[in-house]
Amino acid sequence: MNAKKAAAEKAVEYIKDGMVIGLGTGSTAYWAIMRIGELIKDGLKISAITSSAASEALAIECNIPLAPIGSFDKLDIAIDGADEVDEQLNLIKGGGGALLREKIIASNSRQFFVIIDESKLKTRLGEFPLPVEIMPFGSWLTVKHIQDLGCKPVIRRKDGKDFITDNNNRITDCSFSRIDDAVALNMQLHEIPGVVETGLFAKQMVSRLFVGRGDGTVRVMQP
Ligand code: A5P
Repeated sequence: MNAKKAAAEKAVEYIKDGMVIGLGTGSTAYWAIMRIGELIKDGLKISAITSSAASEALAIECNIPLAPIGSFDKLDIAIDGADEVDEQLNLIKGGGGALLREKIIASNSRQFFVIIDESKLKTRLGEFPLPVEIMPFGSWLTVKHIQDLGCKPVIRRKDGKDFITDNNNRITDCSFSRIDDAVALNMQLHEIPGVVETGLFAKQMVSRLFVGRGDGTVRVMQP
């Protein structure tokens, strides 16, 4: 059994008729979107808000009714993957480059469900380079200030060009090796002009963590 699929399908079990659901991005969120599509075929009535152009395209393929982000005060549940999760349920996200919209959706949801396979669970964050979304204007200067915080930042490239986010920004992937205080680092990064958002999801944003294992079982953790 695919561990990502198992985690995603367990999280989707909490979705009920009438809810507004935030759809994440990536190879784990893919399984949640596919499962929601199946349930819609069987009569589930929800609407959804997507965190990226890729998730929007998949949701449309699955006939999931979409709504604009401004049409609700709060979403009921946001479901999304993560690149790393520590023991306090702090996250690194943004491996797929959708961190800004993902954070807006997660912060405006009553419940934020994170779905991962067990390889993403770590004692502390930092092995995975932290994605930081930055403005294209002055990006090299922004990167220099980020580097001063003690990391090795690399502007993300794709197909021989700078990677461009859905918001027309750039991503810099920052190797910190270890992140001891995710809340403090997130604040320090936000103080740098040119930083739009960071992939650090700290301050107990997570309501439930679903950890899929290779045998198809899922461990559900709460803060
Ligand atoms: C997308 O920008 C990311 O935040 C993803 O949620 C994260 O990278 C996890 O992706 P996978 O589920 O593909 O590992």
